[in-house]
Amino acid sequence: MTTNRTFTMLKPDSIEKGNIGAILEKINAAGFRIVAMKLTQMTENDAKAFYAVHNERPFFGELVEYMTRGPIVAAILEKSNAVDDFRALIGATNPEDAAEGTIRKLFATSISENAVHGSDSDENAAIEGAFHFAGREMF
Ligand code: RTP
Ligand code: MG
Repeated sequence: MTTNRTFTMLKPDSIEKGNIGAILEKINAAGFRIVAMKLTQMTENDAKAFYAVHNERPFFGELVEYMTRGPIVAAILEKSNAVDDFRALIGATNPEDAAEGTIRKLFATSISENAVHGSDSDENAAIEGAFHFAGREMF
């Protein structure tokens, strides 16, 4: 299995609820190495660009408002099979459908406010990581 990278954001609800430490503990326990990490806040333009793939969806406006309302923790993570293993760790988009023990089951509020983001492909992981971090911020 080759080592590769994924990109994550702890979304504004996770920061508001004081869940940064608990979520990072789950990520650490699952064997991900932190390549890059920071507290940051997305502008409206940032969120519209980051989630451009969803711009025709009915929830797009709500998504942009949610993702820009406060700081996030952005991070690049490394592990064997990182993208798929991280998606498994966070669970289904809707926490009601997420498996027991997953980050969304434990920490998400709803399908809209679901605690964490995880890249859906190696290609998007690279694009999303480069969106938030310069090369000299990756270790
Ligand atoms: P993400 O990209 O954030 O890791 O989430 P995902 O792949 O599980 O879900 P995706 O379909 O990419 O949707 C992106 C984010 O939009 C919000 N959403 N709201 N109200 C709704 O029906 C709805 N559906 C999606 C969620 O914040 C979701 O994570
Ligand atoms: Mg997605």
